[in-house]
Amino acid sequence: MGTALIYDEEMTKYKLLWVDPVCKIEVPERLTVSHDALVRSGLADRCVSIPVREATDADILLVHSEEYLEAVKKTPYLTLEDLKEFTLQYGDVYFHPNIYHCAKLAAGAALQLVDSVMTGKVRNGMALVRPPGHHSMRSAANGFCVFNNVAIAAKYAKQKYGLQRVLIVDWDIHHGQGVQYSFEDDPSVLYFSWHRYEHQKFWPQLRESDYDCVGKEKGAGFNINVPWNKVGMQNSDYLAVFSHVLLPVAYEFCPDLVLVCAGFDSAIGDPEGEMCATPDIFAHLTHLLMNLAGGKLCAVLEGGYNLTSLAQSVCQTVHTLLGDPAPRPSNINSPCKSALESLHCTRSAHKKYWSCLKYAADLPDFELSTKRIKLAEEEEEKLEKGEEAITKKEEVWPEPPKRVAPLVRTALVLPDGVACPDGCKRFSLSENLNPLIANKLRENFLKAADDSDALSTLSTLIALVEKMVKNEICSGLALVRDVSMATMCVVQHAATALSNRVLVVCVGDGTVPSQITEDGKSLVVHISRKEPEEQKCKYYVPVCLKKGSSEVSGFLQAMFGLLLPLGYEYDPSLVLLVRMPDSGMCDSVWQQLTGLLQGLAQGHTLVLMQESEKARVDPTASSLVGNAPPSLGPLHAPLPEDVESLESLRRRLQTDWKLLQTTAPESGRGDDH
Ligand code: Q7Y
Ligand code: ZN
Repeated sequence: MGTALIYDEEMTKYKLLWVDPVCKIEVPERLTVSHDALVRSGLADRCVSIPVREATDADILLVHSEEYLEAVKKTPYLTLEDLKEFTLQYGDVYFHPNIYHCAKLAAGAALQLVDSVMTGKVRNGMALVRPPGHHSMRSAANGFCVFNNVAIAAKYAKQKYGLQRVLIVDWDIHHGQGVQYSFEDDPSVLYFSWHRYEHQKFWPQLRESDYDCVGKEKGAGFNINVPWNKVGMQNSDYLAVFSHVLLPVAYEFCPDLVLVCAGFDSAIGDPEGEMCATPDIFAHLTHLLMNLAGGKLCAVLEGGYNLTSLAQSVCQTVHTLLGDPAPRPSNINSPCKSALESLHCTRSAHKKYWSCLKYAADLPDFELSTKRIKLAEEEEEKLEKGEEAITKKEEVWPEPPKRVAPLVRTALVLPDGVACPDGCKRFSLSENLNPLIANKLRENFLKAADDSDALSTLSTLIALVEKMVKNEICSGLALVRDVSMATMCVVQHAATALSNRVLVVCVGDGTVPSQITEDGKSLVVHISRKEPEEQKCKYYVPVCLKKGSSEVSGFLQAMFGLLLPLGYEYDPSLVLLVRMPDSGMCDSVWQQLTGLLQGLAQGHTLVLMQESEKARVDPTASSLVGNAPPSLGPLHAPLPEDVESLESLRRRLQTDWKLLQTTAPESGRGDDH
């Protein structure tokens, strides 16, 4: 199952024909540099190339009015003067004799992508298109957009394939108001958008882009806006919003298909967005969405005006769609105060619609939105005094490191008689173990019995870890006789001998390795039924769920609200996922967990399971090689006592782990960029 790439040079064949400082950034080179970068990096060759087609009138009419379509149809025949005139009735957009043709191809490209994914020809894909779509409305072009490519694709997917739920994630830096208007009262399409807002001072300056616009009538709760009220948002701000808003809600919604309004003006260097998230963040945003909807994800280009940043971001996205492990996340620090305020606002506005947000913190009595008015007043004063025109600084950032996928994706250490799943490699000790290590193993772990069988398993594990650390093998899975002992052995070796940072995630009620240290070489998160004793060390996090991991909603809450942000902030070089015997966890949740953790440590995840769990080998290996698990189905509310204990744990830990924050710290503290 591959990745589709949809592109046609024809969409570079229109441009601005007159002087307009607003529109001059929307240039044909946006597509050529993106496509060239994919070709030069060898990514284009690895994709399934799908031809574009023209969207038909019927396709376009799924979203737009007949009058509007007829008007746009005439633009190829207008004189330059008449084109200018025609353009004037809309905002921040330009027409060209060939733009109608390109707009039909752009929408058609999105539909070709939906068809390729829905028919199973490919798993996922990306369409590189111009003009973008998310600002165009039923009867209006707007913000460089003529037809609403993604909105049309969502309606088309629902109609042609009978889908019940479509998720649209708009990570462009502008609010896709056209998409919002198309689905405002429709609960079958969940629209999420973050956007530069600055308390309504930033284009398109709409009241309805704010966090409290949640959708209408039956669609209430199915429109999620996260307004950025400051520029300079960074990777941590984006990850915090994914962890604490988008992902929990998206999993509760349980889409049949994910569409991404993939604009890259939200990346560093963009003259419109003025944000500071680096191109590698899109590897993570993509990865985090790839386990929804059975992996059916269609990314359609929207904005992105810094050609360097745009091309790098497109490559990061396509790399991830192809299944290559994401690079270690860069620049992870505390989300800024303004981002946390936005997060807080959006969560509280949606708490009555989503059970995963049911216990989100309320807003303080003074409504934060009144800031909008206050700021507007301040601005007027400023203008009067002539305090404006601060020159923008040129952003510089390092090129994302080359992403080299190890030769072996997944290696398995299995007892004789257990078959190795397709696409994986059985791993055994090729040479004799270094006698020093063998002695140490004997001394530390096998004092009681002279167990040569155990010694050989442990030494094989050590050899596997060494190859993972050297990036010769990406991920691993081992069936062992004693998971606790194997865990201790691996942690000690990886953290001490190889001086790595190991994130240990234990699921189930067994004993967790005891040598927890305060030096930060390992971080242990233990999810079990056991009520934890008071824990002081920030590197040991006991998570208690009443029904353990068998209760899906509570587990997901822990996964997104705690584990994911902890993992990103800790930034391990190796993830050790330990399944204790009798964890009671169903395969699909286990696969989600395995998939999610692979966004960390460059995909270096080693899974340890007890020998008796042979039946778990195939589903686990499937996740490790990058397959998306089947959907979990719409979720019900987690147990209130679980939510309460998770929330109190989160609150306690947030002083040590800043990515756990869901509200801004009291004024006076917290660093702002
Ligand atoms: C549309 C766009 C689509 C602020 C000027 C505001 C707005 C231009 C429309 C942008 N410096 N300009 O990028 S993704
Ligand atoms: Zn944009």
